[in-house]
Amino acid sequence: MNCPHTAAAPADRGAGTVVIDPMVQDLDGETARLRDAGVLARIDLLGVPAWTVTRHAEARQLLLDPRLVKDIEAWDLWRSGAVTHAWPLIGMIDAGRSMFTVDGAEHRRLRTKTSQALTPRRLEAIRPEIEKFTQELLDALDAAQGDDGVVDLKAVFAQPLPMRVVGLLMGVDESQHAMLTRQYKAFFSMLTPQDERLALLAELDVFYTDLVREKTARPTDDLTSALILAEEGGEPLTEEEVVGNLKAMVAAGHETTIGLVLNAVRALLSHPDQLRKVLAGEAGWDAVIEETLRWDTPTTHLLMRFATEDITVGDEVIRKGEGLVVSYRAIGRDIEQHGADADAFDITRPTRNRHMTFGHGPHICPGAALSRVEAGIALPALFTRFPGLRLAVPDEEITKLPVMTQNDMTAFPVLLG
Ligand code: STR
Repeated sequence: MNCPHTAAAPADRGAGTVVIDPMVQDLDGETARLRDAGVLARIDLLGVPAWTVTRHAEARQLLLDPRLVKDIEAWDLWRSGAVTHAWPLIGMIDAGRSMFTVDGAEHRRLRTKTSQALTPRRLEAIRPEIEKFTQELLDALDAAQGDDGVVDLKAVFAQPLPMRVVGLLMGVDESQHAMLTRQYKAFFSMLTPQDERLALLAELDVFYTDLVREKTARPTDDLTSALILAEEGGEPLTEEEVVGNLKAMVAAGHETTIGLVLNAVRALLSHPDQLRKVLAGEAGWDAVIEETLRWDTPTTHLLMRFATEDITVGDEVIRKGEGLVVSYRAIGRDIEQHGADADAFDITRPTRNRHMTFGHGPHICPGAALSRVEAGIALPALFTRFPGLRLAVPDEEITKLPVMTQNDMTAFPVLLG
């Protein structure tokens, strides 16, 4: 695929540039190449140049640096017109006003209610519902087995579960879940023509705006309604801000937890000694979840922040107006943080909790606790119900979707045993 969206010719981009493969044919190889390219590496995203940070310590520092902002207007390539809506990744950055795209005091204003609704204590209230969804989807798995006994764990279990949970939380009716799943799949896929992607984003905007208007007229007991209602004496969020937050929550809540659950199952099935330990109670499911988050991060690359001043990182300088990506998958494999065996999956690893997969600083994932609750229910329930669960194809045959920012499997065919 050749998509020269900027004037920069390949020769101008320097020998050290890692070209991110839109088809995701060799994710482990690319992660290793990024790590080898340095603390701060130059990358090419479909013809658009950016920096990426590949190490834990430096990413931690940069994620606290107020000189880096989410506002796309701080990006030289955007302001000059070199990057436009024709670029397939623009929807990852130009996603409307929300807690995902704003910084500073305004960011706190946009985010507070959401983070308060997602504390471990508040989440206990919906645990029984997550357990119920899980049991229903385990029944669905049983029922979906083909004549050969094969069933796609992604389509039937890992994908619908987070959608139901985020739907419950945000007040999105179940009748819309299939539509949303289809739209986000097309949004993230690099095979979707850009005019179709822009059209589906516009459709989603209409859908979410209608939902917010409906909840404004008839508030219910969900986070969307809570976002609409003004705090006592406080400034209410605008309709655009509520829509932006709702979009961000549904997209993030749906997409990332699929990866967490599937990557954990895959890691356990390909490391049977560790699965045995967990099933024997010698290691906890929390250890599986944290090590999976470190080793096989659901988010590969997070787009994007922009430098409002020159920022020096080691020998390199991010110039004012340049873009920075955070390469979470490479960061999880940082040898300085996790040791020389960082590429090995090991649930007994002492640093398994010291990963940065949910980010750091003001934008740290507000849904972190929710995803841990979901995976903490789904994984033991799955292996308890189907102790003989195994892959229906050799592990090498599992492929990734053509998605540049997320770590997404095409399918995960299993035999329930
Ligand atoms: C998708 C498109 C959209 O309408 C809104 C958003 C904002 C939140 C983003 C989301 C995006 C893409 C996936 C993200 C999510 C926040 C967390 C999630 C980046 C751009 C991660 O993968 C970490």
